[in-house]
Amino acid sequence: SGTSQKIAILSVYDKTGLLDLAKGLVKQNIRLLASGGTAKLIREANFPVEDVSAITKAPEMLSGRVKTLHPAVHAGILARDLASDEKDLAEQNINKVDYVICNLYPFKDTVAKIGVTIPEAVEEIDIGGVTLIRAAAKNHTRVTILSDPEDYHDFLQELEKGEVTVKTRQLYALKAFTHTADYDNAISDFFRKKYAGDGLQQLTLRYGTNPHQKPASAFMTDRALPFKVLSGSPGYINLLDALNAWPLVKELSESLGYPAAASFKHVSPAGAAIGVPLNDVEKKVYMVDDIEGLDQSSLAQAYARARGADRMSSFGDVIALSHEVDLPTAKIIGKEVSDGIIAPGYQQEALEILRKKKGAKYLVLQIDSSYNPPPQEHRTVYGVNMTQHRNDAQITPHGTFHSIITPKESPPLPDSALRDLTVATIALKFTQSNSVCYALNGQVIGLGAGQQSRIHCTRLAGDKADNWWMRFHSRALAIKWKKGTKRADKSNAIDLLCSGIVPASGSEREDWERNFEEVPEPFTQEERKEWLQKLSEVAVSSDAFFPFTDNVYRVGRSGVKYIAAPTGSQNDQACFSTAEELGITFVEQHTRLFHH
Ligand code: 93A
Repeated sequence: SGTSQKIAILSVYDKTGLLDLAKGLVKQNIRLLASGGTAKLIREANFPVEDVSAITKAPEMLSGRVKTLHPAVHAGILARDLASDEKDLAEQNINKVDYVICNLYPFKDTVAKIGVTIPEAVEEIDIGGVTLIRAAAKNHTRVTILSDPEDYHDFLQELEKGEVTVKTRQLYALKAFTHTADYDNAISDFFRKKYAGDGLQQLTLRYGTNPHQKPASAFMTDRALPFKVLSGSPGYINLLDALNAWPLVKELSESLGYPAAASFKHVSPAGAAIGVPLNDVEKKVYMVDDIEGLDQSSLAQAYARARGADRMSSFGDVIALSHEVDLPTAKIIGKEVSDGIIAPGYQQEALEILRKKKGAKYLVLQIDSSYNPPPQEHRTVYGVNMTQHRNDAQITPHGTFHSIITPKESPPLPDSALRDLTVATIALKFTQSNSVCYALNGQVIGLGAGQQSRIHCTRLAGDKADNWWMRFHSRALAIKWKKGTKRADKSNAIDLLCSGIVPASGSEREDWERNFEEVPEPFTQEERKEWLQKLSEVAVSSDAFFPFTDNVYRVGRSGVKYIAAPTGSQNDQACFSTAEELGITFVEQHTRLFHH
């Protein structure tokens, strides 16, 4: 008799809507089979229902660990409308199952409870239910899987009209697999925290972007974290900085064959550089003239340049270094206010200096330099998942800057220009957009980040480059500091002087004057103009095209000789001819480099 009667298997933890559903199924003359608790509830409501054991001929076992796990159940669900499947079923006397209604043990709720033990959590790992859901979802061309009580109502309406449509079964199958995937994620998340150990596959962070954003963590699902915490305890922004700064220096070093350094603040570089040797004036301006062994360490020189680009912005930086950190580099860092560092290794004496910083709270991360991130990256914003291919476009001096647009009969670019355009462009690749970068001598000298308008960014970066250059003026070099003036106070005082914004009087002026043994005269307009005219050979890169000629005019006022930028603006031609008129070489850089 029963061969033509449809069969539903019901096994639900969340019994919401169950009786209405049972009523609807019975009305359609569907045979109900249910696991223990589910069957009991339906029976008490006086609807006809049998225990699953009616078809398995086996009792529920192991205190419920085995309830529905049986060939009579799963062959009934998985069988197709194929002669060979029909034959197998007939031989075993098994009937096809048409509907599966199942939702799972509340694993998430259980582990959210304070003080839950591992055995308590493990007991809430649903095996049979997941198997029911997956089997039914796999065979959705024939079977309907209901894994969400919210769907019961619409399902019954369709059923009353005749049959559940293919489209509905597909959507229920999608929901079912999403549900089991989410369920397994919750389990692996719990085990990762309990078994993988903090710092191996996951790291509990002090807090998120702000102190009230708790909890916060960083984790890998498929492998160990690619870095070790050697000292300190990272915050969320520290990691954002470190994980942007590291690929920057790695690429810079690989591209130009020098050790490289970056100094990050708020997920943009304040400076970045390769280890071009420093002359005596540079050593003085970058406050490293007293560092022993500096001339022997290109890495130390790279960091001196990265930190020296914009000393104001680098206050409290996160540092990335391309090579093992040596003593001279650590000695510079030892003197600066900084928040943390990421590097592939540390010499013992260097590590000792770093560990002592900030009352032993200085963050020291060791990156696995062989680590290669997967090509696809994911994030969620406002609960929405987004995914994209990682920006793995390679910037190299000879691969990237060959399309010279102006001047028309240009000789090849000198190596120094290729080097500086490479530095500027790689820096932009890891800078919040819009971004524009001025570079010289293998280092950033002015970088504008996160501006909504390109010209504001070009001006900001250009003003930084001007300020950087004013620090090389003989009168800035001749400053006589009062004894005991701190490095950061010196940098602030120099910044006011070099930006030309020292107040004429008042308490800000008095505070400023207190730094000096002999108070320097502010620069006159003529002095500034005369000195800024001496800045030359500067390379500038832009993360996207220049929309208007104002940008070209502005860079021209800060000694720029080379521009690399993507094209595609309505004003391309006007920008090219403005560059030509100003004697600037314009190179097309084919890859847009927005970064967020
Ligand atoms: O322990 S189980 O993984 N073993 C099973 O064979 C099994 N079959 C269904 N848990 C199993 N279930 C789950 O039991 C279902 O996913 C559902 O959450 C729950 C329903 O149990 P009851 O009908 O006894 O209330």
